[in-house]
Amino acid sequence: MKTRILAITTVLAVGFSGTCFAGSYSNDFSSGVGAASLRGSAVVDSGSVRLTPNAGGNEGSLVIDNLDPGRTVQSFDASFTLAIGPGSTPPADGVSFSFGPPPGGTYGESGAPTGIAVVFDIYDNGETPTPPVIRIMVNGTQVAATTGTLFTAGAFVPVSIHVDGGGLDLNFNSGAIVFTNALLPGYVPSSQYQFTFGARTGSLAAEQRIDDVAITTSVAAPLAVPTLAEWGTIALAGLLALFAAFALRGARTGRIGTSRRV
Ligand SMILES: [Ca+2]
Ligand SMILES: [Ca+2]
Repeated sequence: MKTRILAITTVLAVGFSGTCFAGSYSNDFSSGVGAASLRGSAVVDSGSVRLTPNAGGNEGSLVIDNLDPGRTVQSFDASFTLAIGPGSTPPADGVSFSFGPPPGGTYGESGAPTGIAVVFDIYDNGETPTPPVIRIMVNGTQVAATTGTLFTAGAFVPVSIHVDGGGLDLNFNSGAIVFTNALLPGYVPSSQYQFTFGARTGSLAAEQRIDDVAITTSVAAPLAVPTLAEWGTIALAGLLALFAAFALRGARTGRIGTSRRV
């Protein structure tokens, strides 16, 4: 007498995902710009990116590819070195670091018009406070500013920037200019935002370079933890699957027992 064993396996897969995905860009420009593009007067030269030469009428940008396509950056850390000079007297015009939609074409020290722009403004166009000044812009509006010496005579000085829900921290030239938790009213990051640098010269000029760029982002992944109601549905589905398995086995065993022998 044959015995059939019916095995029903129910697999309940429940996914948990609290991981923070991080994008990153790191380059010492010893061999090109990697996942980024140069615009205008910007070139890789002597192991760094020369955004503008020490000549008037130039504008150059470095646009880094979207580090987290389709995801919204919750926080980021950016560091780089910045060299301004040699230049005219006074030098002009400055450098920007932005996190926003890259403007079309080239752009300079004003940065991206939407999102965050950190403006290293070295020339007085009537701004308040009077340059040289580091200005924090959100959607084109100044939200914080601190004056100080930005001309470095060609020496690279370190810059670090951190942005999270508490605001923006910045350290320029080993503490020469510092921002701590500068509030960013109106800042709403978008999955379309990219990290970019820009610089410009006008009738006056300065050589303006960046090097050793390192950026990392944190992006909150959507949580897939079941709700209490979903846990109830999962438990009910499991019980029904077990009940169906026993019922089916019972029906098959009964049919075998009453079958005629030949
Ligand atoms: Ca370098
Ligand atoms: Ca200016």
